[in-house]
Amino acid sequence: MNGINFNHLKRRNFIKKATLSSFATLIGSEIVFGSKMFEGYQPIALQDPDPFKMFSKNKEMIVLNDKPWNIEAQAHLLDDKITPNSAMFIRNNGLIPENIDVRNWTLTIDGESVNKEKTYTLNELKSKFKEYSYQLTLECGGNGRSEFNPPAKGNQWTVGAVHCAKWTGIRLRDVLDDVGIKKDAVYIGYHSSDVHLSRDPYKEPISRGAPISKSLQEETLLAFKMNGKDIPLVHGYPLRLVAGGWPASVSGKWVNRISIRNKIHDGTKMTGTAYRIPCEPVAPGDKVKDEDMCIIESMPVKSLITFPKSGATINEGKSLNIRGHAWAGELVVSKMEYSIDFGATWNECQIELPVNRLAWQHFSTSINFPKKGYYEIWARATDSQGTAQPMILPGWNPKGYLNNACHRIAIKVK
Ligand SMILES: Nc1nc2c(c(=O)[nH]1)N[C@H]1C(S)=C(S)[C@@H](COP(=O)(O)O)O[C@H]1N2
Ligand SMILES: [Mo]
Repeated sequence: MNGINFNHLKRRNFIKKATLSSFATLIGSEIVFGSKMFEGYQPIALQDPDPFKMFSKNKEMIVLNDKPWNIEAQAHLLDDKITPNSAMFIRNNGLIPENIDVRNWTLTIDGESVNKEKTYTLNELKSKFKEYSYQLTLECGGNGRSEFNPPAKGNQWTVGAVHCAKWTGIRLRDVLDDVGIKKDAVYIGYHSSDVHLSRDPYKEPISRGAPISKSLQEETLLAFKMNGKDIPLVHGYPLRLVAGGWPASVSGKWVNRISIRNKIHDGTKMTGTAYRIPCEPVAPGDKVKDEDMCIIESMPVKSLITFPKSGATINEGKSLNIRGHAWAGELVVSKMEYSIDFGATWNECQIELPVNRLAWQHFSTSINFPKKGYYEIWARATDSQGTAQPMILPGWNPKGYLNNACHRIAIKVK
């Protein structure tokens, strides 16, 4: 044109206030001249974010993905009876919401099956309804996916996508009672404030739910506390749906709307193959039609040896105390066994009752080894209906869900 370069004018688009304050939150201090930063500029402090610091996680947690953030525990990090934040796995389908304004946070209950939609502020929810606390087991439906062959796409979880924290909040059923739901209600669907990876505001990263019967259970909470404190941002602050014993994807984080549906909720990741397994078993690698895939409900029986850490060495003649947790979806674990001879023989462990329904149970035992050498300890839980964990990988399915094979650790006796 006339020789003037207009490129420098772009520099006038200083960074948006909203982005700036979220940068500041992540960095943990005010960016003093932040308003002078150029659009699209990445502060150095954020170029190589330290997820362990950012999310207050143990340094031995394993990062599977950073866009979005997906981080899992290792078995020995899950030794506590109540999982601390530092060992809780993180599963995000989208981007963590930025700039949460708690004072203006609301929850709307709407959908075909409410008489009249209703909106509550966080304070109304906290003051109007009675508070309950439950320890609840949340396991990602894809926990154990890394073992499937042919491999299944998605986060390659090994054993660490499970936690059992203590959640405090109000019962969803009390809120639904207050709103008034119609007789034709069959499902609830949650909506949240996280952001789709594409940043398209019309797309939801995930919007799942549960049948009305699960939603009305005593232990199904709208939680605002975890382990006695505000829920950490990455785990759903300031309001989270928690439905123990079902795939953790049902437990919507950052929930701001719950729709009461007169049909099975059809939100993002409710349909197609997401969080579904073949209704009938299939051969490894088979293609399965969408209509032959069924929604995962209660999770299967499973257990984890959390002490000692795999690879431990003990001296000959010493007995070894082992411990861990076992859980069984909606059921209880009624028997816990271990084997040191690759499943040829089994011995019983002590297993405690759950502190409340849908909480994991603790097992322990003392083991004597016949002589020096290499051993593996296998653990096997059996649920109250008599179903035991399989020793090896159970039914292959296209998305790699529900691997509840026995957990095992290595031990050397010197
Ligand atoms: N809003 C929202 N809720 C969500 C998710 C998500 O991406 N967004 N992920 C779900 C999935 S798949 C799992 S396994 C759990 C993980 O919970 P956590 O990150 O607190 O461990 O949250 C569920 N709730
Ligand atoms: Mo999940």
